[in-house]
Amino acid sequence: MTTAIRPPIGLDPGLLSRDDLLRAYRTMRVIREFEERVHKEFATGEIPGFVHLYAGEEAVATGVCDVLKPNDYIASTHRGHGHALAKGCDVKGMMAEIYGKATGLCHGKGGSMHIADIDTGMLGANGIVGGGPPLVCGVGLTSKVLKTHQVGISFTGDGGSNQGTFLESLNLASVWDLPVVFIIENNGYAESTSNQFHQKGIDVARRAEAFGMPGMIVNGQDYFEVREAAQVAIDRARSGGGPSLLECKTVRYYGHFEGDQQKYREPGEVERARAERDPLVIFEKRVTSAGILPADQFRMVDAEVLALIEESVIEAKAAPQPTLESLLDDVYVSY
Ligand SMILES: Cc1ncc(C[n+]2csc(CCOP(=O)(O)OP(=O)(O)O)c2C)c(N)n1
Repeated sequence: MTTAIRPPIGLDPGLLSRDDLLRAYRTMRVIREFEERVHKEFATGEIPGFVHLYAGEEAVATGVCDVLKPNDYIASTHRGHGHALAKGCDVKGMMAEIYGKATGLCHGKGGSMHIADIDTGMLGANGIVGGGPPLVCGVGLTSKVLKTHQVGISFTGDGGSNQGTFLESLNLASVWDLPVVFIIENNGYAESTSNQFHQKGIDVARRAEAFGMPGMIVNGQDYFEVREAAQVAIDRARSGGGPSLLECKTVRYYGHFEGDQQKYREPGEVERARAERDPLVIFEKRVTSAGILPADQFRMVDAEVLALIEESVIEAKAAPQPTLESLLDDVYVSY
């Protein structure tokens, strides 16, 4: 089996319709503004719990989820807002959930790190690093046995790729030829530890060969590269070809968690990434320079998204807390 380490070029934007392009941009803009606003609001002390922001990594979740069907499943991480939004979770339901309110997607009992929404195929953000890959092996096995052609996607960080659960899942998916794609979001850090210290061999995708599956590396800041590679891997999974590993090199704009002082980062590292490798800017440039859409269409999306995020915060703040009587509801759920 050959292991492609890098697909040749990103998808030509001209191959997507204008509606698809605007929808993809909107998803990335929603994730960005959601995160920027949560960052701001968290500082006021009104948001309870622990928050890990996804800003900077938008092209990965969006490029992958845009290839999926509504009945496919994803399993996420502690940095799960972007995955949930890209898979179609309701923005207002998510904001309310982060505020711990009864109107939230999990009735305010999950919070940032445990947002799940089975109806949209979002199996859950996951406080357990490396918890997602075994879950999507379950998705893959169910799909294979019931012949539903559904695909399971797990998102895992570079740190999480060192977990035994990740490596065991690669093996299981491979020996059983499961319709699963393992996405690695390599943002270069596991909490405060650079991947130069926590990994020998910085390219996680090279591990794929040891498990007899294709591995690909893409620029995770470029929606079109991510989407092209995700399409290859998801098509392969859906048509019975088995699992793949797709590594997306990306950047996280904020600290590991809100409140992290980030002393482990080089001065100017994030500013440089924002200026030179921003996924929304790259997307817009590729589309406008090809003459497919003018910049003012993007500005209209920006304005609409900002208004939506503003409304979501106002409504979340005004929403009721879960009642004491509802404390034990939904503890056990039968699907
Ligand atoms: C099983 C387990 N071990 C350790 C932790 C503590 N922890 C939370 S996030 C994290 C690092 C994750 O890094 P990475 O997978 O690269 O994801 P990123 O934060 O970069 O998105 C660790 C060690 C945990 N939550 N679960």
